[in-house]
Amino acid sequence: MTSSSILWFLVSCSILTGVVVNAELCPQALADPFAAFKTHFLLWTRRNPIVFQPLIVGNPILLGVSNYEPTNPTIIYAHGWTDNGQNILSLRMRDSFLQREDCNFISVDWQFLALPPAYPKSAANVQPVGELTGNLVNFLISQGADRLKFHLLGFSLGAHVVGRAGLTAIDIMPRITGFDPAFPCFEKANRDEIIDSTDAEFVDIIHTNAGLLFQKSLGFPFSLGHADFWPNGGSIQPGCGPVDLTTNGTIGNIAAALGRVSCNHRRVVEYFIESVNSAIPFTSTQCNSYAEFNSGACANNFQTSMGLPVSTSARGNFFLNVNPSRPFAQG
Ligand SMILES: [Ca+2]
Repeated sequence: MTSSSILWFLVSCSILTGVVVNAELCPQALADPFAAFKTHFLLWTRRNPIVFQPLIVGNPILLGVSNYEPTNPTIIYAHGWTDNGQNILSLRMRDSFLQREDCNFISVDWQFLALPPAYPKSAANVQPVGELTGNLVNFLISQGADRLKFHLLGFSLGAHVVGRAGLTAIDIMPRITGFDPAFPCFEKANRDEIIDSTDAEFVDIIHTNAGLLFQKSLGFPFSLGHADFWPNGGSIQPGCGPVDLTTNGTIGNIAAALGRVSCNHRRVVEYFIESVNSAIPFTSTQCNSYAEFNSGACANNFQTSMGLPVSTSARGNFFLNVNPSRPFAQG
């Protein structure tokens, strides 16, 4: 195991045994009062594709000496629990956008507010981190950035971060994308606390591990955006293997099953990264359910591509099948 997979093993064990995600602890969890000092914004462009430049809200001098280009698209990505602004998913997301076009890629690094083992605390930190990110948007627009060229994206808890950022932005964002938004601690949240269709002109959500915690799922099981995508039905992804802790419960088998939970959850980011530059589309069909989609009853319904090239006129629930390995899209 690599260090990150060991970490995920420990986190997954904690999740599934209820040690970390105890829903009863969610209402009591308070956000870190020093969240503003623990949230960092890291900028990469094609002029600095490897070494980031820090951005600070309210500091136009730092912005002015950076490579930030206000006429280029601005992509803002927020990581999830246990991750950080320079983890492998964040950097691969960065690379995919910089490969596609010259843009300002900003990673919201809130790693010290998203540390295990206290998930409820991390969930509470989503609100201030989201507001700080919204303040960054407001600052960049005040310095000449084009509102219409913003796209905010977030994974798991990070999906709610960018939702809150959209709410905080003075100028409504054109698009926010949520990757398998976290469900634990947000079951009873109001729309201001979670990513939803009121946070941007177009909100697209991709679900890959939808369900309840006792079902070994981490993602929201309900539609949240203008368009919600449910690859392979939205809960279990091909190639991740069965998540069954009851069979032949040796340590090795349990470890493998726990790894598959995170595989289903994190696969959403893999799909999106592929969609940024791939010629093979994730063609998706508007339908009421995955079963109905598979029956062929929706074959004549509206279709669009899941991921970056989605049609912003898409509305409703969309279904598609995916491959177990790259390329994940089936065309
Ligand atoms: Ca919201």
